Amino acid sequence: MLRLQPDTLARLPADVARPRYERGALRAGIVHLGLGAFARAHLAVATEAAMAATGDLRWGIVGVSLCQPDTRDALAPQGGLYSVALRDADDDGAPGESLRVIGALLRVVVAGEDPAAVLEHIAHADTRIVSLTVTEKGYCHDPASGALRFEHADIAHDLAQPETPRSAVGMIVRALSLRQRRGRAGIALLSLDNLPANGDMLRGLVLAFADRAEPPLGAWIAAQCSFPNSMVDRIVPRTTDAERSRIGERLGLVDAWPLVAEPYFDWALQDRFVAGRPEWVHGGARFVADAAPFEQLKLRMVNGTHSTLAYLGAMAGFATIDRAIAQPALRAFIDALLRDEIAPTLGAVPGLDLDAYRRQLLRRFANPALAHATHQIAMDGSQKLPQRLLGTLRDRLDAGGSITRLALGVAAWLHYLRGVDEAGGHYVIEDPLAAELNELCSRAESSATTAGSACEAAQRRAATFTAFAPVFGTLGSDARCVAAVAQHLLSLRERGVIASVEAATAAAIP
Ligand code: CS2
Repeated sequence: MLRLQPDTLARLPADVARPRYERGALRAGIVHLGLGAFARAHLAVATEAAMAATGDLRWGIVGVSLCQPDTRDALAPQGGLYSVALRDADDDGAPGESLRVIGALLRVVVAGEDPAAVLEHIAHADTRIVSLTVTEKGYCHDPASGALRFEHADIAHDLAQPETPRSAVGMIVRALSLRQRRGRAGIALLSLDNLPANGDMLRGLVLAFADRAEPPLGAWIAAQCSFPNSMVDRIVPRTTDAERSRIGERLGLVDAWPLVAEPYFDWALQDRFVAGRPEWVHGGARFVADAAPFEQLKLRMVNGTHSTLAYLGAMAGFATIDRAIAQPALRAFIDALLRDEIAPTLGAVPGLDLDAYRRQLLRRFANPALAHATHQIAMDGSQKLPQRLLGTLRDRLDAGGSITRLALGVAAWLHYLRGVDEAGGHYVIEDPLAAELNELCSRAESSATTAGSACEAAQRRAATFTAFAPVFGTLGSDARCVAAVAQHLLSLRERGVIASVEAATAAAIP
């Protein structure tokens, strides 16, 4: 089979959508840091739609992989072209799919190989937006407080050697310094990661770094650059080899780096782009004055339950989210968690029917065409828990509400950290704080050895875990939180996942 590339586009079957603009005329207006599956199935798809609808071709994307060369190696022979399969299933489970080839990605640069090239792309006169999906840990911040970790190895490196930065924050600050020195205008820095007030947070980190690295630069950045807040939502699992071959068959061409995603797409963002932006409304974006209610809705409802289901499901032996949510007790629990303990904490979102949103979310999780691995979502829990579950838990405690179901989500993560599922299968804990968490698990275990009863042992474990401030902040000093987590830790150990979720679903909500 021939390879997907500009010369073979005309061979695609008629039902595969393809770039509807003059690709040779594209200019690179966006530099995207962290070119994973999500950005290629979200930002790039919306940008493609904007360019096709308006003919404004200033928004080609230069993708930056921070370390791995695999995306560049796969896409360079394809001239940046790749396909996106939007897959769903009908009520009888029959899969439906629409396939499109995206042309918005111009090239991919690997920062670890050539940091200077990344800096030059950001400093280029045509660049108007730098967007980011570097995942939670890519911000090198303290998850509980949001402050930049100056002791983080990459941040320390970038302060010492600013010309060859490794971190996204170090790259942005150095490149903005080049822009300032060359008399270029400011740009917009757009975080698309699952963090609350992601733009404000990025701004805080960039300014904190700039003030340490090059003090006068901070004032220029604050005056010339903008940091829109944004909520993004589309489930995009890691592509499997089986999907790669199946998509190749449909295209009639080899695509080494295709994507499978759900059709659902949501993007609410602030219209703060100092150097202009694509007309993303053509790709489904909506511009909002305040992104906070949308972010809170999404992080708490979607990501909070996604992580909870991932930990519980992985331990109960479910490899994928659709399988886990098909288990009746797990489904009933996730529904009750959403309805009784997460939804009541949310601020009003204009025009939203929260019950319909909840039902739709359960359908999204049930999408069998995605086969989203529970262990993939389970990664990096230390960076995810604060905004996904712990803020919600804190709000419930402040309001005097029940936290039974939320606390099971937290206990599920802690139980997962033992690295062994209910069938005795071992797995690796992937987390930037894995060493600290491993040490924390040992401390929790040794605190429990001298306990007089299983209950007291669970109480001591929970107290040790929740005292871990980088994740829990001050929550460990709340006796209600510690007691609720302890009860679930005990239940997960002694009765297992399914009995624990059944008990938590049945628990009365005051
Ligand atoms: C997931 C998210 O991997 C994860 O942690 O919870 O990537 C999730 O699929 C997206 O945020 C959905 O918009």
